[in-house]
Amino acid sequence: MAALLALPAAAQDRLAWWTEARFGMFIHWGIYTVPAGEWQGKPVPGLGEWIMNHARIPIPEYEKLAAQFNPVDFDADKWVAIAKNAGMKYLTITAKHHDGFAMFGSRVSPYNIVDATPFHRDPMKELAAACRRAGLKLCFYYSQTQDWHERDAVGNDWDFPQGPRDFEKYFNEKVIPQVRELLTNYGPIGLIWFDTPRNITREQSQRLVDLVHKLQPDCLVSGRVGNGLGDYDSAGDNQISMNGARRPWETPVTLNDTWGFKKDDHHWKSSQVLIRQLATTASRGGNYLLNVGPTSAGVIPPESVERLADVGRWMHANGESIYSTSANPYPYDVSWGVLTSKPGRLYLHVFHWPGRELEMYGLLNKVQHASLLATGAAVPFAQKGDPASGFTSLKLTLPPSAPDPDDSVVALDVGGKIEVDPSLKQQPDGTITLPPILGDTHKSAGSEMRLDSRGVTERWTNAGDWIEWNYKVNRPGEFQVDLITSQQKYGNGWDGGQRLVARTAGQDLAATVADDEKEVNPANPYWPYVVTKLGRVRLDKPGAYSLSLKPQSIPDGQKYGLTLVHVRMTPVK
Ligand code: FHN
Repeated sequence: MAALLALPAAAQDRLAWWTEARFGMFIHWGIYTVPAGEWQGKPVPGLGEWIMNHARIPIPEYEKLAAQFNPVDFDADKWVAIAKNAGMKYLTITAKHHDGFAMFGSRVSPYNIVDATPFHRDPMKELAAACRRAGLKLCFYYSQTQDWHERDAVGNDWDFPQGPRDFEKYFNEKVIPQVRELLTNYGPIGLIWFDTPRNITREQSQRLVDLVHKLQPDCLVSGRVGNGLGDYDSAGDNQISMNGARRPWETPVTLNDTWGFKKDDHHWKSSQVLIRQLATTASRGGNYLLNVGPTSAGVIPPESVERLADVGRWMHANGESIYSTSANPYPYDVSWGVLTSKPGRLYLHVFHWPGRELEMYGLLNKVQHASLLATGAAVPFAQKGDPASGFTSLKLTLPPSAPDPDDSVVALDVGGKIEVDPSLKQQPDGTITLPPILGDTHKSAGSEMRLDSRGVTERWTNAGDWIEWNYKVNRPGEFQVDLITSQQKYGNGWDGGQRLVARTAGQDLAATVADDEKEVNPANPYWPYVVTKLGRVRLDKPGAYSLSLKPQSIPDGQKYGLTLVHVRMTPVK
């Protein structure tokens, strides 16, 4: 697996607290919480904080919201306590979102919470003090390119349909001085979360990075500053990157479907989904930044508070398996959950309790002790070494039912550097899963095929591109072969109709990619799986096999192409 790129010493030092933290709170809060998703009596589809853009609200109309924004119930200590009790170590709040309204006292523009609202308080000052008291890091989100309040910025084409726009002027007169204010007036800041880099030039991104590091050398800069210049990468919204990323990364995740409060969005993710997403993100070496959208009164919605308390209860007992951990040492996912690691310790996050026995292949260390992390109860185990075949096995004897229905963690002490056999193999439940990242990709001339950050193929629109995997089998038999592709829930995001042949053990399975059935993507409810049934194959004996997946034809003009998550082979009972 690819190792993290060596980072300059200064970047490594800056990142130390953040990689240890693994879990932070995102807060989207602004005057868009007054309409809360409704304009002139009608619901406005889309994200709550985008209402000005989606409803094309003229600036003078939108400005009036400031006079109605009076969050008298805002209590910085309460917000920080909610984050801390959830196990979060940092808090990243929108100091200025795309609507251009500063949620801090700014001398640069009177369009700010202290000068333009009846509240007249600076919540960032109060949050800075509350974070200091609680030992959390305060971080600021700042929208550097989009600012719908400004003619020269990016985004407002309803008030300013025509150019010219002087982005450099806006950048020099608003962005740079406001970022300077944020880094001067609130004490030490953990990071600045820039967003939607859009048109920003390399030189402008670099100026922001330099300004931040000059004013506060320890302050991190998010990947979305643009041009690859951040201290770490930001995954796409609500996306969990694959294991093996070359740079430190973080994913921003919503609790319901919006970031900024919307009164009609009741589509809350369950606590179980959140706990498993947190563990999955850590198992792939990333940070999980979970959003809350407080109301215009300054209250974090009770649905969010309840879920964060659940996550907190889990973290209280199992935080050791998240904080300061490294990714899953195996290059592949296991079927019962995910793994995280520390030197000498492996954490098995069991999402799907297998009953009395859990078996794991390929661990080359000798296990010294196994226990349930939450209680310390010892877990009996037996190891059988067969490194030559790659089916070295560890069997754990477990309680009959899951101690924690969301994620029961078993800790293995292995007393040294963790070593695993990385070869792709049939798993103890009999399944064989072949993800693109672990195959050999053969690209034709002019191919644009590649993997997105989640490890899903994109732009596989050329029938000359194909993938081949090598895998090992210890329990042969008949297998159902399915092709799992990824669809985006909100938007089409999926192309079918490709004619493919999967060949393994001398047998050909030909099929056309179709929307046969959907499956929940365990890592992310927003990206459901589409399952195409390819057919059945027989593997006669244990040993090494290969499988090739070759398109015969792909319909012209596809936008997404084949979005392959993996090929899955399931034993037929
Ligand atoms: O447009 C914004 C959106 O409103 C929200 O702030 C998210 C959070 O990651 N960032 C942008 C879209 O990616």
